[in-house]
Amino acid sequence: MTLTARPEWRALLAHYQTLKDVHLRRLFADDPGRGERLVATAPLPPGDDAGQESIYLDYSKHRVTDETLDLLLQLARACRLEARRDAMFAGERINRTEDRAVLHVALRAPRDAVIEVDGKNVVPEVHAVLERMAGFARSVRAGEWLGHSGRPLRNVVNIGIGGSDLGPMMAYEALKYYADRAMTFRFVSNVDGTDFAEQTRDLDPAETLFVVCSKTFTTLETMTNAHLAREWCLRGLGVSGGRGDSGAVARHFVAVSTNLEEVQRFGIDPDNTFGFWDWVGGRYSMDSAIGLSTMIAIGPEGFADLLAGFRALDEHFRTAPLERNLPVLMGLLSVWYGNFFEAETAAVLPYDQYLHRFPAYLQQLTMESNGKSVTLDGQQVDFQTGPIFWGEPGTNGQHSFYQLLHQGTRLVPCDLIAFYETLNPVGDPPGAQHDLLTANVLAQAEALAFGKTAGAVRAEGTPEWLVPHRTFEGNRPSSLVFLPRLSPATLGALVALYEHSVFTQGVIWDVDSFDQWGVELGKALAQRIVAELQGPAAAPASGAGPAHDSSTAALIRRYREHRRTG
Ligand code: G6Q
Repeated sequence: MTLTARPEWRALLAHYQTLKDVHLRRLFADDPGRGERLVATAPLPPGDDAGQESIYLDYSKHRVTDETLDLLLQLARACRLEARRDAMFAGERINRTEDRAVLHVALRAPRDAVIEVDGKNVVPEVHAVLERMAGFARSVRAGEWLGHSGRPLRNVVNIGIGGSDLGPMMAYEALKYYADRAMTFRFVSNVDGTDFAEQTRDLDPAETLFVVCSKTFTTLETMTNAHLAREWCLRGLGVSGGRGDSGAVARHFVAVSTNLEEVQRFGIDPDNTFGFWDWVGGRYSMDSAIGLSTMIAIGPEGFADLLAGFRALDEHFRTAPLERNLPVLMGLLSVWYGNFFEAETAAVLPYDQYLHRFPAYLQQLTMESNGKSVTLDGQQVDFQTGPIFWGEPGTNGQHSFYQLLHQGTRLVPCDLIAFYETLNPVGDPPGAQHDLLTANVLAQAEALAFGKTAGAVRAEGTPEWLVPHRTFEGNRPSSLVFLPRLSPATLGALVALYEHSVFTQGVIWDVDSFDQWGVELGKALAQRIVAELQGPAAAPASGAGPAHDSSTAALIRRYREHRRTG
């Protein structure tokens, strides 16, 4: 049965008609306790003080009633969310279009867990790679891993793109507080040579380690940058040709890949290669060996804490009843707004400066996973799938695009992420500045939900002509996710929260959340066009396929002309 033909969907549609004009002011007035009732928590690994801590989700400021939630949960059950979740954890090949298991949860499984793919327990391999990573990370951090000129390596440059970049880059930024500050970490992803040039301009090749991250080891951007890095490094070391090259490459390059053959062809020693598996999707790989730069930055113990955070949320997702399951609730709320209120976008607004790349990370996780328009069996959908995801850290966003959030014509559900404690308690008394940050996030949630009526604006003596401009309609929904403090463990839990929310949405829409065919066409065309830009004649390269459209052809000619005339 198609999604929109399901009785549960129709019931939600009918319910939406009764709720769409109801204001959050009314919902709170009728049900004053909802702010304490419509909340859910998920346990975190014990904190520094060994106390049990949790993630707190307040979803009371959503345009939902108990009936809405009940109907959404009925829909989830009708879509067999629990069975589909269990199939993922059991290693079934749920990535149907690529015929692969989807087992990022195995990356953080405890050593004694058993998760089988084709009858083989994959957990021992996961831990074997983690141990090799730990050995390597320790020796780099301790200054024992020496470069070609005998100097310790103090700079780590991660070369990768998409899933092989966004996770490590976001995690480094998020966990900088815990990183070895004597070391420098950089991330090169773009095939634009400016990226490499700017990221390496102040680095000494003799002290630089390149971590080439590519699941396939064939990605154009990454391979181009890896070759550039090798040239830069060897030139800087004064090594060229002969056996010296491989010795220098062995000291300054390590690889993270599933394609060991290609890694070797590039010249990286198999001993310096950290593997992962085809059941780890790129955008779900920051806790695999792709996280090697993270591990070097925060140490193997910090990385273990990160994995423990992921694991805590995995367990919660796997075992908590749906009605108290954070990722399930968040996923269903996303369906509610996207499919019933027709919200086009969703904003994530972290109130922590360290999370400034978290929205970029989530853009890939959410949009590459659920930006699909056919169901698993290839049927065109007749409903919207994944929303456009975007965001910036608060409070900066408050001074720019929040205007639209508060008074624009579009509905943008917001995820506000906040922490009880700051890692940098400044102010008088220490931490007072964090109170300002927290006050802002709470104020925004309240302002979005309740707005300010024309009556309240008038009562302030505002001239009548100005009243409409100063009125806030309110009724703008938000979730508030509160965590104890930003740490490896809470970051892991936060990422897993979104991973499983994305999963939940994908199950409702019945799409393959783990493939990404939509990125292929542009890649193939670029390969062809590069031959035409660099080829001997202005005409399209022979045998390259159908002629370009007139606009592309004209632009190719113009570009070639510019290049020729300098
Ligand atoms: C993620 C995608 C994609 C991928 C990059 C890099 O889920 O598959 O973003 O991570 O294209 O691919 P490689 O790691 O193979 O270089």
